[in-house]
Amino acid sequence: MEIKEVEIRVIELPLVRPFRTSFGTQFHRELLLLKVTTTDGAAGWSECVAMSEPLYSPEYTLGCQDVLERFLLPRIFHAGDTRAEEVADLLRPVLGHQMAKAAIETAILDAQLKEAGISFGSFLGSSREMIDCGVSVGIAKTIEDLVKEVDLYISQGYRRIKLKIEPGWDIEPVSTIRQLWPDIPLQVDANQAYSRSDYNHLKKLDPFNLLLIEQPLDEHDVLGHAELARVISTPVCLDESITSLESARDALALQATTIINIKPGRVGGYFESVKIHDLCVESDIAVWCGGMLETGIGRAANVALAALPGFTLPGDTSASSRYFQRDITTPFVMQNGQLQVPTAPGIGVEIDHDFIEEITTAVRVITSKGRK
Ligand code: OSB
Ligand code: MG
Repeated sequence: MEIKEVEIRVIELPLVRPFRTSFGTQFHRELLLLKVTTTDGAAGWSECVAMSEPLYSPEYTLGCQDVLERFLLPRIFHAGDTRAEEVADLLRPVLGHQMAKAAIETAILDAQLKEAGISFGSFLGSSREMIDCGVSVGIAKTIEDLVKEVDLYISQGYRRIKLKIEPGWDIEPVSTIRQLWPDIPLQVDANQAYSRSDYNHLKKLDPFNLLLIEQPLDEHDVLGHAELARVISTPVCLDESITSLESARDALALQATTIINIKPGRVGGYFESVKIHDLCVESDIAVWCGGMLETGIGRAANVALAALPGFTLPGDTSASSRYFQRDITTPFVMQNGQLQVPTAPGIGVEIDHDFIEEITTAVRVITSKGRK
């Protein structure tokens, strides 16, 4: 497939409510959209999931734009005829930058699958038509506000609740929600907010029958997670620490994680995600699909991935309305706590070009000759 040009667009979408985590509060979702046009006229889309600031991971929106334009896209153009399967190897000499790499690989894959008339789901090996939805609930101002928000999600049908926690917002919110909903599948996510001196504190979560605790310690502290896992009974699940198949293998070998959250952006794309999924299936480890407050473009591909057989826990794959008043694609609407896996070719959703134009703050078009 010969690529004619790549459009990189910065968009900014307001969130329906601020999303507070241990690393900060998001009011808007600023992200990059990529559109790859082939010489045959096919268009492939993707979103780069990096956030506007490097607080969740080292990548950030405008840094991704820079590395794409300066280092990644020139390698793709230089290679000439390119298939999505070759992108990771072509980009391997450039270190890190998984989210930027995933974005270009995914847009090329979308174009390729659209040309071939194959959906993401069938291409990746999905085994279900519908996937179970969980929802990630930010840190609230008060316990009453938290209860109201959780109540809303449960009434909408979400099948699993994830509470964001941090020191000072952990035992009380978790115990309150558990008392009110004794049977709801419940888990927590600390986004690295604790340290090795907190093992005994985190043990206080043991009585609440949580599915898992996500990324309690620093992303580089894999050994600390293994130590913690021996002290607490809540299963430990790594998010930020898993950036590749190799890191997943190491974390499993160290018993630093007994469940894995796969985010395609964080691990460099959908091919790497499928490899980690397969490793988890072989290792008899539960796996679920994480989220990065994606628009319909990123969500469509995630929903297809989450339909693979090893994804046995509900993902952070929520309905469009959980995030945005208006999505940039046909919205994902939850039915009975589930989302439908798109079946049309490529990512399989209609793109709302007019709305994208309205919320665009910058556009660049890159060709083999550089910036247009
Ligand atoms: O840690 O899982 C996370 C959102 C942005 C960055 C990191 C995380 C999250 C979420 C929300 O928890 C997941 C979603 O609903 O997209
Ligand atoms: Mg997380």
